[in-house]
Amino acid sequence: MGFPAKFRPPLWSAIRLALGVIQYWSQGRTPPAAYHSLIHLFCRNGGKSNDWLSRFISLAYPPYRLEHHSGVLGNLDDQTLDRVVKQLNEEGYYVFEQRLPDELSERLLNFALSQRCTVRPMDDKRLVGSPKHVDHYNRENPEGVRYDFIAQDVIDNPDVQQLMADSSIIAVAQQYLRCKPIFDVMSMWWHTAYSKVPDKEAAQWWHFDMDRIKWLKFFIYLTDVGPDNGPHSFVAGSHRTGGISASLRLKGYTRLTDEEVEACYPKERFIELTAPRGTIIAEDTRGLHKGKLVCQGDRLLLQLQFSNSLFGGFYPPSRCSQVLDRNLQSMSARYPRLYSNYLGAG
Ligand SMILES: O=C(O)CCC(=O)C(=O)O
Repeated sequence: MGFPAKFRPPLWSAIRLALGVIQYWSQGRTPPAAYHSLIHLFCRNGGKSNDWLSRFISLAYPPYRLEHHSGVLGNLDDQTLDRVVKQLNEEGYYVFEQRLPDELSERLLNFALSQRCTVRPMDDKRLVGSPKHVDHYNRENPEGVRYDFIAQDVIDNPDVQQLMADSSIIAVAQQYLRCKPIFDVMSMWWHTAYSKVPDKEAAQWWHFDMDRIKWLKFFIYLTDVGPDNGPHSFVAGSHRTGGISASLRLKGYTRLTDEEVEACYPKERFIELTAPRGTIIAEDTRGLHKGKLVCQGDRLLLQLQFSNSLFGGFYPPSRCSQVLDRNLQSMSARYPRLYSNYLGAG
C-alpha cells in the first residue's frame, strides 16, 4: 500500500516500521511492510534506524553472564575480546588466529561431499526455476555455481552442534551485538568454478545484507581459499553507519558491479580474505561484501549468524531433530533466547 519505495517519505517508512516492531513484539511475526520499511530506511539513512532499534533491544535483553569464553577461537580473556570487538566496530571484520582443528574441518568436508544438497538457479537461467536437488556434490563435474545444504541437515550434524555450543564464538557475538544474541542462521555451501562470470544469485556481486536489525556472521573456510578459489571479499569500514556511500544505497537493496563499488572507495579498503581451511572470520555483513568468482577448484564454507532480534526477513523454520552434543543440551537450558530459533518448543 502507499508510495512506490523509491518515492516513499522516510517518515511514512518510520511509522510503518514502528507499528511493525510493536506487532512483532506482541505476535512474534514481522509484517512484510515493516520489513520493507527497515530496508528502505537503511537505504535512506545509512543505518541510523537500525542503530536506534538496537539500543532498545540492548536495554530489553542485556547480555548473558557467560561462564567462560573458551572454544575454537581460543581462551578469550576480556582484553582479547575487547580487541576483537574494537576491530569489528572499526573495520567490520576479524580473522581469528586460531583455526578449526583439522580433524573437525575434515569431518565437515566429508559431510559436505556425501550429503544431499541443491544447485541454486543462476542469473543466466541455465538452471531455470526452483533449485535442483542432488544426492551429493560431485567435485569433478559441477552442475552450477552454488550448492546449498539444507539447514535442517546442517544443524543435525554433531560437529555443527559442537560449534553451535562454542562459548568463544558466542562471547564474540554477544559482545558485538551488546545484548543476548539469537543464533538465527546456520548455512553451508559450495562455490564452484562452473561459471566464467560472477553470479548475482550466488552472492558473487557486491551487496549488503539487511535481513535483520543487527547481526554478526562467522564464515568458516572448510577448504583452502587462495586467490583463485573465490575468497570472501569485504570493503573495510563500510558496515559503519553511513559507511555505504549514499549513491550506492540509493540504488536500493540490490547487487552492485565492481565498477560501481570501486568508484566509491580507495583500493586499500578492499579486503580479499585468502586463508587456509579451518580459518574463522567474523564479519558484519551490513558492510559491502561478496564471494569472489571461483576460477579454479571450489570453496566450501560454513556460516553461523547471530542477530539481536528475529525481526526482519523470513527464513523457513528448521529445528534440531535431536541434540547430539551434550554441551549444547545444557547451554540451551541456560541460554534459551540464544537457541530460541533452533531448539525448544518453537
Ligand atoms: O560466499 C561469500 O563469500 C559471500 C557470502 C554472502 O554474501 C553472505 O553470506 O551474505
